[in-house]
Amino acid sequence: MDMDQLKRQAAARALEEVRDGMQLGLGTGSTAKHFVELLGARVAAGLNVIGVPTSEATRADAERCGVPLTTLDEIDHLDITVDGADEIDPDLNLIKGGGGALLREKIVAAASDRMIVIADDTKWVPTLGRFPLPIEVIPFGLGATRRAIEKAFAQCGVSGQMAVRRAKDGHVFVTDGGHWILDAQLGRIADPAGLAKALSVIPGVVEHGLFIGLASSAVLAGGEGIRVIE
Ligand code: ABF
Repeated sequence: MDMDQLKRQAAARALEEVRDGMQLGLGTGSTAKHFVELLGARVAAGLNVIGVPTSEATRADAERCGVPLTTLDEIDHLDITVDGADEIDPDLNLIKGGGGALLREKIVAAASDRMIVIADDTKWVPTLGRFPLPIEVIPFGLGATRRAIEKAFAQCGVSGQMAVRRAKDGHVFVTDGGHWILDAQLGRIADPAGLAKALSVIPGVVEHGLFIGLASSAVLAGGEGIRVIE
């Protein structure tokens, strides 16, 4: 079975948790896109739900698939957010942001009663850090912000190269919020919660891709079937 089929299977399993009348956070990325498509088919068949997209790309997908949309200004909570991830550890801590949507993804996940992570099982790791950690930053004062981040890394016992993310055309990648992303190659993050805290207090850091304690379950699809981890 190819990777795309696995992603679709994980999305289909998460869809089983959706009930009529729910308010949903809609994730970003190729796995979350499957969820939006499958949800659109259920909406066409009469399911009544409303979604908050985590990116402009997901907004466009949801509109194309006929999923009604709202915003976090119009509703007071979300029942479930379904989103992908770049890495998932056994405590259900995550690295997200490879797709560049980490800020809206974290706001939406934090506003949700439950967050279901959907992924193929290559995303399951014993320790976070093999995937470069995305850190969303304000371009102003970037040198000072980088130095503060390096200091936070040293305090948390990690180190590694950091680079400003570039789009395929070579220009600096700009997020939906108008910020830049630094990708940090850390290899192994022994204390993700500690690092998350240390990064969060740096003024030029808008958000980072460590999602600590936000995921309620993970649906992992692999060659041997689907595993749900809670
Ligand atoms: C989003 O999409 C991200 O936070 C993560 O970076 C990425 C996962 O993408 P895919 O599902 O395409 O692997 O969920």
